[in-house]
Amino acid sequence: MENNNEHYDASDIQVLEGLEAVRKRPGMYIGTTDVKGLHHLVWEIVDNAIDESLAGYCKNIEVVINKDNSITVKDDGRGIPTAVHPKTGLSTVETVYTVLHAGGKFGGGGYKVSGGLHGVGASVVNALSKWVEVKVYKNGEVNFIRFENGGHTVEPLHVIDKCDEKRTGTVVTFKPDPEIFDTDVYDYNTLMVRIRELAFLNRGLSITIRDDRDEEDTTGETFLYEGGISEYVKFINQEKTPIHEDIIHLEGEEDGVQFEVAMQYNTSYNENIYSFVNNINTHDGGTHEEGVRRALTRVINNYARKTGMLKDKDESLTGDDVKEGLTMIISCKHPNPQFEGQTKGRLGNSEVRKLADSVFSQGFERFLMENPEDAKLIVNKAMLACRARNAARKAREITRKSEMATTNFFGKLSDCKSKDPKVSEIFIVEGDSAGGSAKKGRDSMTQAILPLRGKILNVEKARLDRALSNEEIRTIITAFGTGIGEEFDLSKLRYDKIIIMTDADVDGSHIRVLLLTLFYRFFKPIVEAGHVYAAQPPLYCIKHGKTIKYVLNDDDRDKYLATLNPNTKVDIARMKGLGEMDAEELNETTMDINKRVLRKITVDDCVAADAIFEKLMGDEVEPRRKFIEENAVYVQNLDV
Ligand code: 28F
Repeated sequence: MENNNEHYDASDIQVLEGLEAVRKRPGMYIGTTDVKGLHHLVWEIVDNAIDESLAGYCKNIEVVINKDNSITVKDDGRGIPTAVHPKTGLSTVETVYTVLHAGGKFGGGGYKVSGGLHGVGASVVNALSKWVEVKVYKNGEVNFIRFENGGHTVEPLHVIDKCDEKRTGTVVTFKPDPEIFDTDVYDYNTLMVRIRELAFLNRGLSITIRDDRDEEDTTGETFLYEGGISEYVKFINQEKTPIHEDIIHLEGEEDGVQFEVAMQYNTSYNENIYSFVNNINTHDGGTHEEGVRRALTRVINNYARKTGMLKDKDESLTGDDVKEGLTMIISCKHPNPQFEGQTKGRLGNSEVRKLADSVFSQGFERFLMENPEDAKLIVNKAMLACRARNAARKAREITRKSEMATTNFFGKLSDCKSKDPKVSEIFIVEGDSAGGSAKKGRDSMTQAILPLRGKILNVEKARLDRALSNEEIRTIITAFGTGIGEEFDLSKLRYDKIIIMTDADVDGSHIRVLLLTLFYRFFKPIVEAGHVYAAQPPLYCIKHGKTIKYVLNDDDRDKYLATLNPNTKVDIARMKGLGEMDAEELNETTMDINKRVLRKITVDDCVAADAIFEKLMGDEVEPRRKFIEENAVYVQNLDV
C-alpha cells in the first residue's frame, strides 16, 4: 500500500512536469498560439476519435462549438479504457490526458493512424486548457473526470450515472486557456472545411458540426460520404466541366499500407492534385504522388501508341501534358509514415512508390481498355496540351529574344536602380495616371513601377501559349525575370515584393483578381514563397487639429474617432482613387515602407482558393458578381 502511494506521488510529479513543459513551450507542440494553434487543439481531439473509427469501432463523430467557445467532441467508439493503467497506476483515461506522448508510449502496435504534424494528442490539449471534462460511456456506466488549469486532475475518474448497456463512446469538452492563446474565438468555417475534408477522406464516417453560439443553428451540418475521395473529386469538379462522366477510383493494400486514388479530367487547363497520408495533406507530395504521376504518364503513352493515336514519329507526352485538367485525390494510410522536408509535407517511405505505381497503373490501364470513348477524350486532351506546350516554347523564345531589347518594354517598366532582389520591389499599378504619380512618389532606389494599360487576359480560360500572346502578361513575365512554364526558376525573381496596387472599387478588385489568377496559375511558387502583396490605399483621411491620420476602412475610422475628444469638430475626407492622388499623397498613404499597410497574399488552402478563382473567373457571370460583392478575402475594403 505504502509502496503504491510512493509510486503515485513520483509519477504525479513527473506528469505535472511534463504538462508544465507544454505550457512553457506551446509552439513546440502545436506550432503556434495564434488562431491556428487554437484550432489545432480541436484536431488533436478529433484525431483520437478518427483513430477509433479507423480501428473499426466508431461510425459517428460530433463537434460542437459551445456558447463560451469551449469545444465538445463526441464519438460512439469503445470509450477510452477506464481500468487502472499498469504503468502509471492511474486510470487509462487519466493517463491518456496527463502523460505526454501517452498515445505513442502506451498505445503500442501502431494504434495511432491519423494525427497532425504534432500528433501528440490529448495531454497537450489538457496542458493548454483552462479546464477539460471527459465522459466515457462503457459497460452501462458513465465515467467522468475533470482537469483544471493546465491538466491538474480535480475530479479523478468516477461513475456519475448509468447508461444503456449498448451505449459506448467518449465525450470530451475543453476550454482553451486564454492565458496561452492570442484569441479564444473559434471560426466555424475553418472547422467546417476541415471536418468536411476528414469526412471525404474517411468514407462511411459521419461527422457533424454545430455552432451553439449561433441561435439559429439547431441541427448543425452532417458530412457523410459513402463514396469517400470519389465524392471529393466530384465536389472539386462541381463548377467545372468534366470530359468523362465516371470518376475513376482505384485502391489496393500491401503490408498494412492502404493506398487509394480518385480522378476525373475536366475541360480546364489546371491540375488539382491533392495527396494525403493518414488524413494529413502532403503538400510537397512524396513517394505516393511520384508513383501515381509516373504511372499516369507511362500508361497514357502506352495506350496512345498502342491505339495509334500517337505515331512512331510523335514525341511522347510529358507529365505536364497528362495532368492538364486533372482533378485527383491520393490518399494513403500508413502505420509508420516518414514525413520529410522542412515543413514535413512530403512522404518519404520508398515502398509506397511501388505500391502506388502498381495499383494505379493496373487499374487505370483497365479503365482505358474498358472505356475506349473516355480513353480517347483523355488522350486527346493530353495531346492538345502537348501541342500547346510546344507553341508556348516558341512564343517564349520570341519573347526572350525581343522583349528586353525593345524600347517598348522599358517604356513601360520604370525599374529601380538597385539590382539586389532582396531589397527591390515592384508595384503593379492600375492605369497610366496612377502609374505616373507612383513613379514620382517612389523611392527609385528600391521601388519599380509597372503601370498596366490594358486589361490583362483572364488566364483561367487560357493555356500558356495564349497567355504569352498577351502583351501585359509578357511584360510582367519579363519584369519578374523568372521565366514561365517548363523553365520557371524562382531563384531568378528580380524583386522580393510584388505589390499589386489597385483602386478600392469594383474595377480595381477585378484587375486584382485577374492578377491573382495569373500568379496562382503560372507563378504559384512566387505566391507560396510569400512574395505577393496587395497595397492597401486608405479610404479616409482624418484631420484633427494638426494631426492627419489615414484609415483603411469604416471600422478603423470609427475606432479612431472614438479616441478623439468629441467636442472638437473633426474633418473626415474620403480618399480619392489612386489616379487622383498626387505623388506625395500616394507615397504617404500607400508606398512609403514605414507608413504603408500591405496585405500578404497566401495560398494556404488550395482547394478553397481554386473554388474562389473558379467562381470569379468561370463562365458564369452571376456568381462572380455576387462573390465580388460579398467576399472579403481578396477584395477587402471594397466599397460597393
Ligand atoms: C472525443 C474524442 O478520444 N476517442 C477515443 C478510444 C478508444 C480506445 C483508446 C481512445 C489504449 C492503450 C491508450 C478502447 N478500447 N474521442 C476519443 N476512443 N483510446 S480515444 O485506447 C487508448 C489507448 O493506451 C480503446 C480498446 N482499445 C482502445
